[in-house]
Amino acid sequence: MLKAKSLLLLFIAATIGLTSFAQDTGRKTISLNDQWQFSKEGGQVEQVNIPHTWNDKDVLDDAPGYYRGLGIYKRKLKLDESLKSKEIFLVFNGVAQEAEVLVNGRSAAKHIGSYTRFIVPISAYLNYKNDVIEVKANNRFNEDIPPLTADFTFFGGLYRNVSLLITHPVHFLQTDNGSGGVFITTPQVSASSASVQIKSAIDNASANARKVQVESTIFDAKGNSVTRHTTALNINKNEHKTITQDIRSIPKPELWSTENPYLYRVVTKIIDVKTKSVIDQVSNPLGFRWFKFDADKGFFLNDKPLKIIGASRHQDYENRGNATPDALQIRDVELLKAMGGNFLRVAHYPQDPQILEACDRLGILASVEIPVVNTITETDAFTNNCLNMQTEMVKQNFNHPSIIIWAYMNEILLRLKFSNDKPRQQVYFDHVRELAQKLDSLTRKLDPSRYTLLVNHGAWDIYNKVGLTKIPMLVGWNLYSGWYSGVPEDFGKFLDRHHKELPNTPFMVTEYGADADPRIRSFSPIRFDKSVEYGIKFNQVYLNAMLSRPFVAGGEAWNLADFNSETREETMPHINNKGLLTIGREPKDTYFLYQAYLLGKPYLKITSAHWKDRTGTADSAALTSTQPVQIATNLKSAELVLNGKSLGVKDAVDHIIDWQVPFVNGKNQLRVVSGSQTDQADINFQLQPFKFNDDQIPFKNINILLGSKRFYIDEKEHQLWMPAQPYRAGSWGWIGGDPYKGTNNRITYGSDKNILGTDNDPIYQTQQVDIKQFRFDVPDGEYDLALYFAELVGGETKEALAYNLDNNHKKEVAEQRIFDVLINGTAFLPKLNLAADFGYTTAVKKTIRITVQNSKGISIDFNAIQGKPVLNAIQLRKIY
Ligand code: GCB
Repeated sequence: MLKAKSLLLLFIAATIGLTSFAQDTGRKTISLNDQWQFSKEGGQVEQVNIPHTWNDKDVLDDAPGYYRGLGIYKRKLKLDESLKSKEIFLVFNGVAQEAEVLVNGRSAAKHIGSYTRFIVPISAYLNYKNDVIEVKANNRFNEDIPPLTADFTFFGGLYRNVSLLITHPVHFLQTDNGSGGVFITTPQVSASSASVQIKSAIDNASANARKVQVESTIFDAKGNSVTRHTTALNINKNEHKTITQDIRSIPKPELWSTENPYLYRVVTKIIDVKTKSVIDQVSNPLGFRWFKFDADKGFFLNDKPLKIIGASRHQDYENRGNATPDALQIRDVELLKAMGGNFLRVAHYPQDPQILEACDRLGILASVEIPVVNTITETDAFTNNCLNMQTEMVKQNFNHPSIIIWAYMNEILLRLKFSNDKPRQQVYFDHVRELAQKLDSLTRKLDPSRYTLLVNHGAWDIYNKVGLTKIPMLVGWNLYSGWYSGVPEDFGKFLDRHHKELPNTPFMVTEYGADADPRIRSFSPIRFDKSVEYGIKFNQVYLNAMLSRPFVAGGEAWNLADFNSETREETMPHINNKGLLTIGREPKDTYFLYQAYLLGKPYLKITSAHWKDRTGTADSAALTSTQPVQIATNLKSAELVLNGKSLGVKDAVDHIIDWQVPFVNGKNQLRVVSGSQTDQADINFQLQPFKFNDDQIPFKNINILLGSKRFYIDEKEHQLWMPAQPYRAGSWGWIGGDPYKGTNNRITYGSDKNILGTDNDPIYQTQQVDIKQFRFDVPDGEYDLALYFAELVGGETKEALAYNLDNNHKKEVAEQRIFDVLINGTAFLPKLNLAADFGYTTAVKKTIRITVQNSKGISIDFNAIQGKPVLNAIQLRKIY
C-alpha cells in the first residue's frame, strides 16, 4: 500500500515537472552573435560574427606588439513594437577590456575589465523601429585596470557571446554585477541530509505594485521534483526586493563528487498571483558536497581524502586569439577530465560561463581568480576596479558546485618596483598587502562557503616578509625549480619548507611546468632545450613529490594547453609552450604521462608515437639506427615488439618504460603489450648511412643542426633535422669550434630570440661558433647544398622581457663577425657579415648546386676575417 502511494506521488511530481518544462518561462534570450559591422578606429569596416578579436592575426607576425586601441562594433536591432511592454537587456559575456555601449547614439553603459559579464538595460533608449547598438571596445594599456603586465596576450574585442534578454517588467534582478539574481547555498550537507538556501532578488520595473509568488523547485538529475518552496511577495513599482527561501531537510542527498558529479537543478519562478502565469524563470545547478583543506592531511571532498591534480587554463586557441567558440571551450574541460585531472585552475581571469558549467557536469573542481598579476598600481581607481572585478566574479559564478576557491592575486611581487629606493618600496609593499587584505575580506563576506587563495611565485622570503602568506585561507605556490632556476629535485625541498615553517597554512602548487615545443625532441634532454623529453622528466619529479606528501593538497600543471604570449620569443615566438596540449589541443607526451599517473583503469601508450617521422645515422656497420622510445603506463611491465620481433619485457619506472629500438629504414611497426593491453605505432624512419659509400643505405638528403643536441621536426616543409656530429671520415661533420652558449649564465641552450623571417626558429637558434670546416664525404654527383645562418649576438634594443629565458639581452655587446665561406676551395660567400648584410637575428639561407667530382666530396671552409665564423644549420640533398 505504502509503495503504491509513493509511486503515485512520484508520478504526480514527475508530471508537474514536465508541465513546468513546457510552460513559458516569461523570458527570452536571443543570440546577437551575427551581423556586426566592425572597424578599428579610423579603419575599414568589415562584417564579423561574435566571438571576435582584432588581434588573432597580428600576434602571429614577427613585429613586436599588437594593436591595442579602439575597436567599434555596430549592429541593427529589429524589435517588434509589442516588446514595448517588456524589459530589454543586452548581455555581454566578455568585452576586452574597456567597453562603452551606445544605443541609437546614446551611451547606455560602460564596463571595465575583459573577463566578466555585464548586463545593460536598454529599454529606455529604444525606438522599436530602427535601433542601432554600438559597442566601443578598447584594449589600450590603462594603468588602473588589471592586468597591467602578464605572460599572456591581452586580445581586444567582443570576444564572448552577446545576447538580447527580454523579460517581463517583474523579473529576477539583472543589475547586480552581471549576476542572475538568484544565489544558492547549502548551509548544511551530509550523506544523510542537506539544507538549501535560495536568495532571490526581484525587480519590479512596471508602473504598478505587484503581488507575486516566488516558487523554487529542486529537480533531481532525472527531472523529478524533489521539493518545492513558495513565497508570497508584494513588490512596489520601481522596487527590488530580496527573499530568502530555506529548504531545511533533503534526506539522503545524492552527493556531487569528482567521480560522480551528480547535479540537481533549482528552478526559480516568479508567478503572477492574479493570472497564475509564470512571468520569469531561471534555472541554476545545485550540487551537494562539502570540502576542507587541512595543513597536514591535504584536501578532503565529502570527508574523503582527494589529491588535487589538474591544470590551469588560458582561454585562447590556435589562430583564433581569445575568440574561442563554445564547443572548443567545453572540449578543454573534457580533455582535462580524460587526462585524469580533477581540478581546473581558471587562470588568470574568469572565463566563459561554458567552462564552469562543464566543470559542474564533469566533476572537475575549480578555482577562479581575477587578473591581478605581477604588479599593482597604487591608485584608488585600480583598487576599486579590482574590488569590482572580484564582486562580479563571485556573484556571476556563485552557484557552481565545482567552484571551491576564489583567488585574487598572482605573483604580485614578481615585478619588484622601486628596487633602488627601499623606503618607497616599503610603501608599495604596504599597498600590495592592503589590497590583498581588502580583496580577501570582500571575498569572505561575499561567500563564506569557499576558500580564498593568493598565489605566489617561489620567492619564499619576500612573500612572507610582506605578509602575503598570512592573508588567504589557502596559499598557492607557482614553482619552477629545474626550469627558471635550479633542478627539479629542489621542488620537494620547497614543499617541505612550507610544511615546516607555515605548519598551519594549507597550500597547493598552483603552477609548475617546463616548456616543451612539440617539434623538438632530444635523447639527452636538458633545461631550456624545450624538448618534449625534458618535459617528461620534469613532470615525473613533480608528480612524485606531490603524490608522496599528504600535506600537499595538490597541484595544477602550467598549463593545460600552449597559449599566446606576445612578448615571448624562444623556439615558437609569441607562444608559451608549457602546455600538456599544443595550442591546437593535440596531446603532447606529457599529457599521456598524466594519464598513466592518474587514470584508474589499465593504461598503456607509446608516447613517442607522436614522433612518427624520425631520422638518424645507422649504427656502425649495421642497417639499423638505435633510438629511444618511451611508453607511458600504469602497469608494472610491458613487452615491446618491433616489426614482429620481441625486444623483451621491461619494468616501468615512474610510469615510463624506456626502450632502445633498432629502427630500420622505412616503415617500423611498434607494438607494446601488457596483459590484455596493447598499443601500436608506425614509425617512418629515414636512415642516414654510417658512411656515404654504403650501397645498402642510399643517401637522399640530410638536415643538420649545428651546436645542438636536438631533433627538430619542421611540420610545414616535412623536413627532419638532426644534431650535428664532429667530422668522421667517410661520413660528415664539423671541424673546429663550440656550440653557441648564450651571453650570460642564465641561458643553457642556444638563443631564445625570435629569428626574423622564419617559422623555423629552432633551425637558427643554435650554432657552432668558431667553426673551421664542414665536410661531407659524399660520392661524385650533383647536390643541392644550403647553409643556414643567423647572427645571434647583439641587436637587442627593446626592453628586456621578463618572460624570456635569457632576459638580459640588452647587456650584450654585439660581435664583430666577418668571414669567408668557400666551397671546395672556391669562394661562395666572401666577406660575409651577417649583422651588417642581413640584420641581427635574421634567418639567412644560402643555397648552391654543386658538382662533386674526383672523389673529393664537399668541404666548406670558414675563414675568419674578423671575429669567429659561425654556422647554424646545413642541408644537403642529392639530385643525381
Ligand atoms: C608564472 C605565471 C604564468 C606564466 C608562467 C610561465 O609563474 O604565473 O602566468 O605563464 O609562470 O610560463 O612562466
